[in-house]
Amino acid sequence: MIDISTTIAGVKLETCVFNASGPKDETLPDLNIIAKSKSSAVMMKSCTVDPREGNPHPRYVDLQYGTFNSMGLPNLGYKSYVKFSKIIDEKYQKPVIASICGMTIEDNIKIFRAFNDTPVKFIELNPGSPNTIGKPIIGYDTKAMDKLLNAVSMVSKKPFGVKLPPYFDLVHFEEMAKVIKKYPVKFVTCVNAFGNALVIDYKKEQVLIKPKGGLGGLGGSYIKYNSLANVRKFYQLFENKIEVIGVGGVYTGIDAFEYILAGASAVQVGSAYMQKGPPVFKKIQDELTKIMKSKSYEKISAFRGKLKTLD
Ligand code: RRO
Repeated sequence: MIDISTTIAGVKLETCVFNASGPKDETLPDLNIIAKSKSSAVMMKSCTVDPREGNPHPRYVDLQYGTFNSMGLPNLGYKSYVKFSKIIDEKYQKPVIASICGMTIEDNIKIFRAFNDTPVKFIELNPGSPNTIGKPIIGYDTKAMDKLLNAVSMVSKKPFGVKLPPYFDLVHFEEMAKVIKKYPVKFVTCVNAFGNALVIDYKKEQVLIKPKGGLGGLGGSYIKYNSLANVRKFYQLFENKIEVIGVGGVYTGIDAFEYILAGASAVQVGSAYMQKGPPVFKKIQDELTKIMKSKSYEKISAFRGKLKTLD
């Protein structure tokens, strides 16, 4: 019997494959669909204090090997997700996860406090969104991250982790890991969409999305190799004390296998869920199980992080 279960922030998940925050997880009907699928948890859309309509349309496009978005954090406001978490938990007994993306430290404190009295199993703090017009990506500012993590650590009664933007310089991994290690952060999720990409329709000689003159976040297979490197670096820097969740171009069991080999304790499915819908979770899980069987691995800890190098 091949076991693809995992534990994140002390919470047992039946499989190591669940939905990423963002795609189709904004409304209660969206969350019901995820709860009924084989996703091993129900991750909700990042929320703010007040409801937001998000950026002007068009703000999302499917690409051949991924997705391109500048949604601008459309969400129903944290009070709705507090309610939804109770409804979903009662109905499905599947772990519900909140994603919090407050606009200020005070907002984040308020939202974390509100989720203390809910059945959410853990929280993913999102300081890495590239699409909030006029707001910097906090995950690129170590001092701001230090302040934010300090503030939420003081109020959260739930275990929490942080969804990070991608880093490309080894020094940045070390600086961010140093800040994160100061706080009771249980996991990091690598990575959010790559910010401010530009996708062009050459026939029309035009951009594809309206916000920011056409700049938006790139996801899917385009970002997989850098995302794998982010998982690998944080896995090494955290030495098994903080778990790493991989996200970015997980379409197949091979993708999931590679993330786990790099050090991930779980993978999230974003672009592939957007494009293929609920059956994608079972497909990835079945393919991962098959690969493990062919390699005689009975559980993911048998190969997690055990990527071989050439030296
Ligand atoms: O809503 C968005 O535009 C968005 C968010 Br909050 C995020 O974290 N990542 C992303 O690609 N889009």
